[in-house]
Amino acid sequence: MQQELSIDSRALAARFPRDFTWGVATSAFQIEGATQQDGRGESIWDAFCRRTGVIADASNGDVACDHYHRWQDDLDLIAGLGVNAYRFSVAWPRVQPLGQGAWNAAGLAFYDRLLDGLLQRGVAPHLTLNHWDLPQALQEQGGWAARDTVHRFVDYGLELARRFGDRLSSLTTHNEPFVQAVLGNETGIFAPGIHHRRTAMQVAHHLLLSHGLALRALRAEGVDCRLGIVLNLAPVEAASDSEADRARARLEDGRLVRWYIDPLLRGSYPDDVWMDLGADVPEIHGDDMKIISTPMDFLGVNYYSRSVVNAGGAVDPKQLGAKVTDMGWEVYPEGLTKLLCRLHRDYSIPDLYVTENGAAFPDEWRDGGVHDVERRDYIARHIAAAGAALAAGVPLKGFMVWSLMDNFEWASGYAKRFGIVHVDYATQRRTPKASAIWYRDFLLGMRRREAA
Ligand code: IFM
Repeated sequence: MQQELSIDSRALAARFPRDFTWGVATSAFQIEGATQQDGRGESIWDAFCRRTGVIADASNGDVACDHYHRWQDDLDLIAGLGVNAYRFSVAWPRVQPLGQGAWNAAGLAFYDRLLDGLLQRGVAPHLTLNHWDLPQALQEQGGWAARDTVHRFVDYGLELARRFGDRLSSLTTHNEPFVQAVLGNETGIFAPGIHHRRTAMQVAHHLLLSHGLALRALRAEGVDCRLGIVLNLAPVEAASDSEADRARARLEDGRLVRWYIDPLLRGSYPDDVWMDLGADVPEIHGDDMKIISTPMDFLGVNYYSRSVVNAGGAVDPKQLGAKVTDMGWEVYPEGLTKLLCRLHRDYSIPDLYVTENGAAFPDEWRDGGVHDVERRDYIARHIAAAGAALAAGVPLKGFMVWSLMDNFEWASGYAKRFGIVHVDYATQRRTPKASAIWYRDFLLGMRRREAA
């Protein structure tokens, strides 16, 4: 017997407008595989995976979900879920192996087919230019810490927009600049594996700058799809009312949330974090802040959990007695409502999308199926939290589940499973889990209600 969901799916569906975007999300490096095929160049994640001890199961992206070869079946899977949107990324080194100069016709043709395949199935494509897999050749010239990479990125974005723009519903410049900058260049647990705070802050600045410059170039080119960026955001809460805990929470909020939102939407970095960084502040040129704050059409929010901090730093959610996912992240749906309402209240916000939400849990196989009731409940409760934000007046336009299928979860390798579709990596067999069946039925119910 499958455990019942405590949320009434019909009542939940009724909270969302007809034109709401419902999707699933993936990224290139996490699913494509075929890293050495058809002229693809090397990415920083290919190089990083070769280091000893950095990926939990010593795996890499060489095969991943073999999506590069199985894309047609995967598109059928997506269409079968009844979603109207698919968020995916282009692997820059697949289409431009060195990150500058020659384009790779075979790589471009892959995405060309993917876009047509989505449109034929009635699914709107939402393309991300940079979901972390920078060409290694550019890293060897300084990577995102080098100002020249900003211009290489704009050229790359323009080329893709010229070829694909008229088939896209949206184009996102970057996924999660915080993660790329800080985890990649300060803590070094992600590619390129650098441990240097000043480099991290320069990387963050160049990611934001390249976003603004790309927006200007794409608009000048007349690209008519919606343009935006995706941030990983979370409410940062103090563990107690003590002055010390509250001060630390404010600083952490500055580092994670305001350092990205403020320049994008207000044109300046937050003073408190700037002061705290001391000599590690980034180098900024004349018009940079104006460029970064170029108006965008939407902001994508990736939400998974909140962060609770005391004066000493992050508090382990288990100490709070909270339910956690397989990543050790607290299950905290109300944080999504709070976060979206705060963005709406404190900033002049463009349209908002939840561009990622989902959870890793160990999968329970029974009677030939995966009964992932924890993942199903997690997603349903977060959709309810998104609905609450919508009811409070937040201009929320869409919700995308992370992820379509189990995939390469970066430093965790294949050990953590976020998919609503199970992937057997030995056979590449895909099996929709209970969460996928619930999502499909939820969307089906909504369409029936609309048709009635
Ligand atoms: O898998 C990642 C994704 O690539 C970016 N956002 C968070 C997900 C889960 O960790």
